[in-house]
Amino acid sequence: MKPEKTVVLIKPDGIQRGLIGSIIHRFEQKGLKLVGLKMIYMTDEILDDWYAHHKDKSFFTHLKKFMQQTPIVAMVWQGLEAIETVRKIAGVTKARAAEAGSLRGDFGMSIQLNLIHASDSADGAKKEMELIFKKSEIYDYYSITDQLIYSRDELAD
Ligand code: FUP
Repeated sequence: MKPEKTVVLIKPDGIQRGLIGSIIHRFEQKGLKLVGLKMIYMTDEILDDWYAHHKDKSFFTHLKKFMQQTPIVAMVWQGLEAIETVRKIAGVTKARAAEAGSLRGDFGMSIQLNLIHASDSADGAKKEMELIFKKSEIYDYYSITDQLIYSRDELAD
């Protein structure tokens, strides 16, 4: 099975509330591999493309302003079926309705201030990686723990 890559952003509410460490810790504990990490400021240009599917919604202007309140932490996490796994750890969009145990379920109450963004598909992840990361900023490295986290047959191509 081939591992997937997925993009996670820690949004300005997560930065302000001092939750960067807790959020990263959850993905590490799960067994996902961190292959890209940086802090960036989300420009108008990136956000218009990132949230293009919401551009006609009433909350779009607020959403853009919110995403520019502080720099954000952008990450790429890798693992088998990582896209779906990370969405599950994130919880549903409306944080106050999110399952206890998910990041939004444990730490948030809002729809917009819902701590993190997580890619929702393989195409979405590819697009988001290209918008934020240079190829050289995504690392392919051997992790000794892969053998403790996955079975031999899962790791075989
Ligand atoms: P998600 O994939 O969970 O981030 O959810 P969406 O793509 O539906 O939402 C993208 C962003 O729009 C999130 F930051 C939440 C925000 N949003 C609002 O601010 N108001 C809404 O009514 C719906 C979404």
